[in-house]
Amino acid sequence: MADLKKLEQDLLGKIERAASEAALEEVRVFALGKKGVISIEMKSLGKMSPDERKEKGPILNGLKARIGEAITARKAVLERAALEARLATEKQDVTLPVRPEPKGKIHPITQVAEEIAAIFADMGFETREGPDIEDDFHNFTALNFPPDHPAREMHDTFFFNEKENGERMVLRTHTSPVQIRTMMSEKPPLRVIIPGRTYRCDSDQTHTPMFHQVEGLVIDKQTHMGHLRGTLEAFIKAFFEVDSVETRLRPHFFPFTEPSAEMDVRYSRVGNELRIGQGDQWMEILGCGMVHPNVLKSCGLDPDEYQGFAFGMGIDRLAMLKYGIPDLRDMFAADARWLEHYGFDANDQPNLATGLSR
Ligand code: 2NL
Repeated sequence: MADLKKLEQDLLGKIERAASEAALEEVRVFALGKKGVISIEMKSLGKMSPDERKEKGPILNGLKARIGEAITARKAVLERAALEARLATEKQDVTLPVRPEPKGKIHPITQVAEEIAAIFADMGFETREGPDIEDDFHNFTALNFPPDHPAREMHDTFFFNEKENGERMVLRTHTSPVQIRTMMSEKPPLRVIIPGRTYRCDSDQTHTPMFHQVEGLVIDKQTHMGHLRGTLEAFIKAFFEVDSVETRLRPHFFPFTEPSAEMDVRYSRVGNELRIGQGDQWMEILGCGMVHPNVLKSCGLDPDEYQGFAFGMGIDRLAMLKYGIPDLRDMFAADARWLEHYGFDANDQPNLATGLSR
């Protein structure tokens, strides 16, 4: 049997000098592997007399255990060092600013909807949303459309197949059903705007089957058409970012308002550019009116106690006007180059303090 004391010193030295986990594994195989130096010594026990075996057995087992422990300890040290080295090189500076060029753009329709919400929020309006799939009551009946009024067909409504109870759901033709839901579930005074998708079976140069509307509603005890006009003029000034506008209210008809009007704004065309606010021409911007007493009644409000105004406008056309977008249908073509050109920076949230459209 070899000099076990010297063998142990040797192996402990090798273990201590192993500089990597791979090098340590080599030492382990050299000492404790199937053909390792200690394993060979162990095998020699078989050829010894019982007395000799009794003496050498425990010595060899002790050696094997001490070498095993030394390897385990060294392995822990090497693992820890490897982790420290990784942590040192993979450091992230979390105080670095956000990259200045975000990927992707905000669609002009989203931008304009958010601008409109910011302007009205400044005047105390909250935003409400509701379902795109509506029932007949919320989309028509509560809005004072008589049961067989041609407007229901005139509106080119998308109908779903009849349900078992005979009811036909619709894709909402305007966002007004959300105002109905708001009046039925909240107590006046109300100041809300409702932006959202709307649908009509109509498709040509200036109409897409899906389009976007924003409607507004104010319900209180004394609200009158002066408030309507002042609110909408303030909105138009803020939206087109001009100091003054001249508007006119032209009598119109909607089933859900009485009186009803369309609001026109003065504008002029200078070369290729539209100047909104002043000029010798009139442009229709929105529809509006005083909420019809029948609509208030449908929502459980007493028309002798409450009154209010409502308005609606097309977001898509406002976006085209403000940002000089020539073709409506490009808006929905999902063309990445178009969006790169007309889109907005995701880090610039529209707000009245830093400007609506930077
Ligand atoms: C337009 C006209 C308008 C409304 C929408 C409304 C909603 C309720 C009650 C009364 Cl719940 N009115 N909405 C009123 C007037 C006009 O939209 O030309 N939109 C594009």
